[in-house]
Amino acid sequence: PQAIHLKDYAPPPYLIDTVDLAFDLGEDVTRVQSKLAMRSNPALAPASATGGGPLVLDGQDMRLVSVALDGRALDPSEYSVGPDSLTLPNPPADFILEIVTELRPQENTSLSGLYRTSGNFCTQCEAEGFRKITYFLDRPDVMARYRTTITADAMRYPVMLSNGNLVAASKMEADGRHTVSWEDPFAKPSYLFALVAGVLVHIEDTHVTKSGRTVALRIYVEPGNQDKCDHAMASLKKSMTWDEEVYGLEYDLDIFMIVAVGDFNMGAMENKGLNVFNTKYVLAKPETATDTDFLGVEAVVAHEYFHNWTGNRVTCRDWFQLSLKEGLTVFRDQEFSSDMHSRPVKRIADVQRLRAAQFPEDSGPMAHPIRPDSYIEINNFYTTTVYEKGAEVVRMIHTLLGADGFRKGMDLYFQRHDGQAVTCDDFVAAMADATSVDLGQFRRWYSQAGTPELDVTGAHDAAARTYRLTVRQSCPPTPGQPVKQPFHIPLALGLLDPSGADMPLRLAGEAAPAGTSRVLDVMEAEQVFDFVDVAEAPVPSLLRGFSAPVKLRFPHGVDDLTFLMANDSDAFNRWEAGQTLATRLMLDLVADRAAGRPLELSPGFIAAFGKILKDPTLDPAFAAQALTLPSEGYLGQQMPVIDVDGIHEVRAFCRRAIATALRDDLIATHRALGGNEPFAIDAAAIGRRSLKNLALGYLMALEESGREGTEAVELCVGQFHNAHAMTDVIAALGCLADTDLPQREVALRRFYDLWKDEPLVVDKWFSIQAMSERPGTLEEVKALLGHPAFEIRNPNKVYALIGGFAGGNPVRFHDIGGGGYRFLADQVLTLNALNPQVASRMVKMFARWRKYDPRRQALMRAELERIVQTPGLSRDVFEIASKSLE
Ligand code: DPP
Ligand code: ZN
Repeated sequence: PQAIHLKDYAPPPYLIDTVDLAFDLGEDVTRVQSKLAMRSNPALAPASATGGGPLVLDGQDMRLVSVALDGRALDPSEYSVGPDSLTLPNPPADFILEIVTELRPQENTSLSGLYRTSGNFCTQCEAEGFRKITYFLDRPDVMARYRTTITADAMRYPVMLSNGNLVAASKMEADGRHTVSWEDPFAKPSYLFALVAGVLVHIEDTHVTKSGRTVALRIYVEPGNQDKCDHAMASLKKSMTWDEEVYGLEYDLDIFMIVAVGDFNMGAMENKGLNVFNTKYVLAKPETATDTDFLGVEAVVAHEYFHNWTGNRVTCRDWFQLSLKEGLTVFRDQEFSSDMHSRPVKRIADVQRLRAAQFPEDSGPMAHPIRPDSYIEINNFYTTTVYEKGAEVVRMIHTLLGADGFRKGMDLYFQRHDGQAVTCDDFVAAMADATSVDLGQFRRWYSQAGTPELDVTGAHDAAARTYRLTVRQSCPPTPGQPVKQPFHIPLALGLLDPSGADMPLRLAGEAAPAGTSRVLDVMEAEQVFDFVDVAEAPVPSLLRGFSAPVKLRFPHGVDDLTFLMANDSDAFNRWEAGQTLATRLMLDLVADRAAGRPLELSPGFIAAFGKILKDPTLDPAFAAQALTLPSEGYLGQQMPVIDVDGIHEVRAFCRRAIATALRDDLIATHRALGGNEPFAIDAAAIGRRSLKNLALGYLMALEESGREGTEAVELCVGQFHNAHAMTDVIAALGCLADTDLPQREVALRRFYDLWKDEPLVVDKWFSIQAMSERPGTLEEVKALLGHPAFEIRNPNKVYALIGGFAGGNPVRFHDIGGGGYRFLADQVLTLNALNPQVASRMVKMFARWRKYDPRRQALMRAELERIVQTPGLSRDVFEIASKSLE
């Protein structure tokens, strides 16, 4: 397979003004007639009678039935068909092209293009699925207006949807079929096309826009799921209002539809006017969905809705620009969620996620800039780098410009580019031009991969009353980029005086202090910042709010960290200080264990935890985050060679030590927050549940320790059986699943019996078992592959069971015997033939094999080699596996 490079971008030689599609949906064969009004691209050459040279249309996995040009059927000698294309050697400058193709959606297991799910028809066209429907210029810079006509059996497919507005609908004809037509007035790229047909029910609401237009809102689901749509609908309405208030952006069609389907590779898809969602991000009610699920629904509904402007109205010129819409839209949905709930709690969760997934990607074989230079398969670049780091880059622009400046930049961006397919450079230019902020050096964030590292030191001069911060930045090499230029890094900080208060911040040369928290522009490899009027040695609070996606080191002592935990006015940094301290102590313990020394957790640290647990003034959600130890994955990232077993054991040891020392407080916390209070999904209620379940988790660490453990088990089993909210049920079941108690089997069986008809709940049942730290987990996971509820063609099932094991169970997946690796490779090869996108997500779990000890390295490498050598490998899996081995 060949790589495609950004530097080779060329505008399309032809444009498509209108697309008329007619689908005849069948059980065996589906026929697609496409009528394209085309012309040579005037931007390339003056229109001439001879047109723009050869026309190469993308297309694959279908049967070409006929081609006609300006009404004349072409003889097969007048065009050529390749495995991925249809070429007309020399069409005129202006013409109508009619193409008929035949597809077999029922055989399409890739879930890209037109496919079947629960007997219904559904499409997924981003990034390059439209070419599996008809021959087309399947690239985002070709924007056309679509009219879609659908004909199908009226009984099997009573609901037939496409983008835009419904313009015609027939009654059932004599042959039992019916027809509808949809028209989308907005020009769009093919990746935003959508079609859905089948047996669906919907809930309906309306939104009145700020300018007074009434928009119909509909959420379509399979019958039986109507009772789980209210949260998605409420989230949609909040999103529409938020975008009007914060960005002045209104929805632009008369109807907005969401369809939830059970088989979907991604989370959701922002097709114009017709979003298609994975059921996971629509269906939620307290009995079946956890708080995390509820928040996920809200965030994804918002995300896809926000794409209507950042993605659809202004789209990407080419797929290298993916972060133009994704980074920006993730930033927007993060801000929305912050406004709906707690800003610091959301920020902490987002940073945890960035560190857990993006930092490893950015330091491994798949590291790439948020705007990649090349790819083999674009589906492999829907990454946490493009999305989450992309959002951090937009967030830094927001920080540098301020909220008002950022809004001016957004306004200018839409004013300039509405209706266009543009680049990341265009976005940055609008931001800079609207505010006169120089973003020249900042652009390196788009072209350089890797996580920058900041080494900061501070020196106080009591006599001169100055404090000097020295900041050094560097960035490790990444594939193809051995040397990096300095980044423009916004470093937000404050200085705490010995009382814990923020000092006024005045830099040398400034007439007056500029606040007590400010943003420094770090631009050089090494830079000093001199603060004046600093009477006493301060404790610096650096990178407040995580103002840049970097790793920052500062030689804070244990006392400084404890001081920051207690006093920092920046909530994120209060949390961060605790994490830094915990990380340091735990890594020391991992070293102790390796050296055969006895383990002991610092009493001071336990006391600090106890203070947080008992502090009634703290937001419980924040307390739960502060009392969560760094994950095994995060600890592993801090080690030159990941000590899988050492980390697992030390983390379990620390949890037991904390639970033993704070047992009574934990029980009191659980009791105070327990009971079945009426369910609410607001930040306060979510926070109480998370602190309660954090306490339960600690208490269950005592499970093996006799009498104390018995009480914890009673609490846990009681919660499992009596709780109404899925959050509480799952928390208890997760604890039980890690034990060898007889109650474990009882609970798992009962849970399945209760929920076997709710696929999303069964997914939880699979993943809880896959993530159990018990030694026999791999064998159980293998057995579960044969469970009647498991279906390897369903991505959610794969993500829950196989992904849960390989991605969520480090100690069992990385078992030194290598069985976990063999298992994953086998599944990758099975999936490769069915669904390359899902297979490729699974093979990524091997990417960081070089971070492990020689024995594990050899085992993982052997599996990667076995995969790469398998004939018939998809481009998706080949790219990840081969780059991992480079
Ligand atoms: N649907 C995916 C998303 O919204 C890809 N655009 O991120
Ligand atoms: Zn998106």
